[in-house]
Formats: sequence, C-alpha cells, structure tokens
Amino acid sequence: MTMPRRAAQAFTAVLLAASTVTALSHTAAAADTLGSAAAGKGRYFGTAVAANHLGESAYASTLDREFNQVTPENEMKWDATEGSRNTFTFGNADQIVSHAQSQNMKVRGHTLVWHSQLPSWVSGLGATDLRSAMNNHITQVMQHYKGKIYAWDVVNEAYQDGSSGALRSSPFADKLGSGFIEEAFRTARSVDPNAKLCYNDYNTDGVNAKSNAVYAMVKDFKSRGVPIDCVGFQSHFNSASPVPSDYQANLQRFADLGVDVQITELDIEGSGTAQANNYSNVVKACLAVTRCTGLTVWGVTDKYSWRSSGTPLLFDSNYGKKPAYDAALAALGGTGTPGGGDGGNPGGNATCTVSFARTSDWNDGYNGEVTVKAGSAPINGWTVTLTFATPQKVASLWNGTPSWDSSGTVMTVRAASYNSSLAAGASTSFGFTAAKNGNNSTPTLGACTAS
Ligand code: 9MR
Repeated sequence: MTMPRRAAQAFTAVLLAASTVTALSHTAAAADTLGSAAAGKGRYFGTAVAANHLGESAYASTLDREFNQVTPENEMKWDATEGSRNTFTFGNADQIVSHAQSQNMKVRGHTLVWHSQLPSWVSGLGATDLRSAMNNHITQVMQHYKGKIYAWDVVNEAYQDGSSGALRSSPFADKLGSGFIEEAFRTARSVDPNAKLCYNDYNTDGVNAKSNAVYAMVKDFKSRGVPIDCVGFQSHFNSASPVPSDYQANLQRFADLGVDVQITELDIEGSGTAQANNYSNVVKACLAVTRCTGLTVWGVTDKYSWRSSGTPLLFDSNYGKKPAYDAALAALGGTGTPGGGDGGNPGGNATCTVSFARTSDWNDGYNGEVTVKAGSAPINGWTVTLTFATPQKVASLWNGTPSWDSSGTVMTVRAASYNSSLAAGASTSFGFTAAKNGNNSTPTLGACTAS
C-alpha cells in the first residue's frame, strides 16, 4: 500500500498516540494484578519460573502481566550451574534473568548451598576440597549475577524435619560441621555486599522444633554479626501440612530478630473456596508483618506445578484465574477480576453505560474514544457495539477486543483482559482510529452490556 507522505505522517502520529494511550491506561488501571496490588502495599508478588516455558505465549503473558518478581525454579541450582567442577553453565538461568530485567521484575537467586540437586562430584570430596568447592561455587555464581539479584537463598533446607532440631545429614554438615552455614553466608557477603542473604526452608512455617532451630541459628548469627538479612518460608501446604494457625506469629518472631521475612515457594493444594481462603490467609499474614517484604508462588500455572495433581497454584492449566487468585488479589487490596469462579459479581445487577467522543480529526480519519462506566454494582466484563457508516473502516483499536458482523459495519468490542473489571461507578475507555473514506459521520453507539 502506498500513502502520500503527509497522510503517512498523520497515520504514524495516530499510531504513536494510540500506543501512548495503551501504556497510560494500563498503568493507570489501579491494582488489578497481583504485582501491582502487592506494590501498592510495598511488597512484591512473584513466581517460580522455568526457562523452558518462557516461549509459551500464555505462560509468558500471564507471568508478565501478573508478577513482579521471579525465582528460577531449577536453573540456578548447583547441578544446573556447575555440573562438573569449576565449569559453569548459566544459559538457562541467564534467560530467566534477562526476561525478568526486561520486565522490571526482581530476581531471587535460588539456591547456592543445598543437599539436593547436588552433583555427585561434590558429595565425593573430602572436607578440605569440599570447603573450597563450596566457597568457589558461591563466588562464581554470585559474581556472574552480581547486581542483578535482590536476594540469594544462600543455604537451603539445612535442618531436619521432626523434633530433633538438628542439622540434616548432608555432605556439608557431615564433613564441615555446623559451621558450613556461617561460612557460606560470610563468603556470600564478601562477593556481593548489595544482595540480601537469606536462609530458606520448609516445615518452618509455624512454631515447631524445626523452626525453633532455625530461629536459634538466626538469633545467634545476629548476635555475632554473621551476615544474614532474611529468612524464607517456603510454605508448601496441603491437607497433611496445612497453613499453621500461628503462621503470622511465626513470621513476626523472626522479623523481631531483625531480619526480613519472605514467603518463598507458596503453593496450597486444593480447590474452590477452601483453597481461596488459605491463600487469603497467607497473604494477609504477610501484610500484617511489616518486615514481610514479598510473596512468591511456586509456579505460574497448575499445568507445570511440581505438585500438578494437587492443583496448588493461582492459575489453572488453561491460565484461567482461580478463586484462589481472586482471594489473593482481594487480600492484597486489588480490584475485582474476571473469570475467577466465585470471586466476581454473581448477581444480575451488573450494568454499564457508555459515552463517545471524537478525540482528534484529520482529513481522512478520526480517533474515537468510548468510555465505559459501571453502574451501582461492580462488573467483571463489558461489551459495546458501534455501527459505522459505509465506507468508513477502523484501522486500529486499543484497550478492547473487537469483532465484526458480516457486513463489516457493526463492531462489537469487549473488554481487554486488564480493563474488564470495574468497581461500582468506575470507568475505563477504549479507543480506535477510523479511516473516513469520504464519509465524515460519527458512528452510532449501541447499549453497553455488563457481566
Ligand atoms: O519445583 C522444583 C522441581 O521442579 C524439582 O524437580 C525439585 C527437585 O528437588 O525441586 C523443586 O523445587 C524445590 C525447591 O527448589 C526447594 N524447596 C522445595 C521445592 C519443591 O520440591
């Protein structure tokens, strides 16, 4: 298609204006995602990410829309980064880090010293060699990511389950003794003094023998000046390991030691209202603790969860928002969401009204803006029709999803994913550019339908 230069310039200007509008209205949409709602409370809301799913568009778009922090699920572990001694492989982890950076997401480094996913060459070393291999691993990995990681899980899962309160048997504990934890933290601090250094564990979510042992360690570290900044509570819950009633109190007692606390690997098996209530309680517990700086769920979608059959996450296998999503968002103070099972407006009182404005006009085209306003009840979706005079044609549309009747004159626009939910009385708008093709009339606006 050829266009006279002036028309082409005008068209470019319109497209620029259109993309500006998209960006502005997206940011302006108040707290309608987990990340933005958490940010409103001074927290982040993150997820574990697997590099091999980033190419799946629904995975990446859900990740980018909802979350503002990521933890590589496996890609930074010892077996992934140093499979053979002193040969480092960062490709998959780098992919996650650059994706996160392009989206302004924080990255949690997971994890430097852990008994699991540990290559067999490490377990085979004698004490002296093991100590230098551990310090070298921490140094090389942290140096590679220096300046890009907000917090590292320096040591992961060092304590035994059950009532002993003892360290778990591992090559590190068995050969280096309990001092390996302190040594790992001191090495980590010397490599990247700007990264927060965390201890991370599971079954430490309530007050129990295991969390008491971690508590005693953190208290000791703080009293002796061993560098530790934060404690991660993995929070993998199911019916055998439910959300403890003293969850918040436990987070608070750690925070009172002078460390930040984070929910680092949250997933809760179940479905429906029960699962939603559990998520709500966990989010509220974090918000109630000033030093609880953020939450991370252990995966974007049930489809790829390590406990997939327990459907423990916020998005179902088709990336649909679950009631648990609605509950987590509501607990964060976010606005209502579409498609969240029981989380929306179930009544028949959802209404909306529309108005139209021509926001700019030029020889052969104009921009139109349609404002959609919810009635006296919140709405989860809206649809508007516009009938255009022939031979006008819509060249582009933003902040809505258009479809056309067979004559090509009646355009039905439904909400975009991010502007479908409106609180009672709240408004949003979509816009379009139309080519006049010799007809300067204004389209006829149909009624607004809300759901
Ligand atoms: O989700 C991770 C899964 O893909 C791995 O196969 C597994 C191997 O140990 O690790 C899972 O993540 C774990 C995390 O790194 C540490 N806490 C427990 C997590 C769930 O097992």
